[in-house]
Amino acid sequence: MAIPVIDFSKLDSNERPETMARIANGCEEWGFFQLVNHGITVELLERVKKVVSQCYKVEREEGFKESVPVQLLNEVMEGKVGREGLDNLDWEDVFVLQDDNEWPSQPKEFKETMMEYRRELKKLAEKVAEIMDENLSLEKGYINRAIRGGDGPDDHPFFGTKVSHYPPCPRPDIVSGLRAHNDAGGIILLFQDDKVNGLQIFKDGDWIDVQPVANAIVINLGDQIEILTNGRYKSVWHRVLATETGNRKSIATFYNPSLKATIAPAPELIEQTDAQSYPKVIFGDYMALYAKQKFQPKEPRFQALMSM
Ligand SMILES: O=C(O)CCC(=O)C(=O)O
Ligand SMILES: [Fe+2]
Repeated sequence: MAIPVIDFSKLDSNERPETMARIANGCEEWGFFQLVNHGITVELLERVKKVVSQCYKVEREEGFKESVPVQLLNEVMEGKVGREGLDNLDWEDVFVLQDDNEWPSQPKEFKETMMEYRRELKKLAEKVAEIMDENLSLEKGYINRAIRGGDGPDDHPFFGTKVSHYPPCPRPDIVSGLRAHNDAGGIILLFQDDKVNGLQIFKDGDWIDVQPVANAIVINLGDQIEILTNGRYKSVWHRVLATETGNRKSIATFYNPSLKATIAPAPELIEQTDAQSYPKVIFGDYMALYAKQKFQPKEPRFQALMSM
């Protein structure tokens, strides 16, 4: 069993109906699917890989050697402390790019390349949202508007790009790359390493690899899309395994609701199921709760918010 791989360019061909149906199936049955021929050029993706790898080498690799996970694992291996602490850590180097935070300064092409990449990914996220509108028979623009929190000049998505590396780990049997979790937000667009495996989703009782596909963008759905679709689309439990060799890189771009956006099941989708099974939330409030519960299952989180 493998995550669906969908040729996005076929939306502009006579295979549009099948392609729409495959995307609907990816959203309903998987919560994860891979897009190829998505319109982001290979030339840009190659530049992104290059600047991200160079940035890691120049600005981050040395620091990781002094990081908490490395120190703690050393202490465990030297027998100074027990293994319990390892359950609460991720063997991951990470930084986040947003329009208004500080970015790495090296290599010198980093900023320009990543700004271009983020512009392209935002357009792709908006397109994917419109495809979902159509598949759900929602008015065109419904999901994008919900994510921006309105149509006003100050209504914007919360748009971030998380750049991660999972350096070689001497004990992947007892340490996670990134512990299992659901994503809190909207639509996540992941450009993952084309060689080093590690990302897995939990489906029907088994962990399944998100197989590397060169130049694909992996799409997955966060808790807010599950809420907005009243459960028709799923936010799926996933994790990253640590590996003994290879330094996996991944660039996850979050097209999340504005912190002030109210997310609730779309009325049309409640009518179809006859009952509202999800809470209405302000995304900023949801994030405050999620920050304390990221590595816990989503259901109790939804339940707790239903009763508020
Ligand atoms: O690194 C990856 O492939 C996935 C990262 C992830 O799941 C996350 O940042 O939420
Ligand atoms: Fe995630």
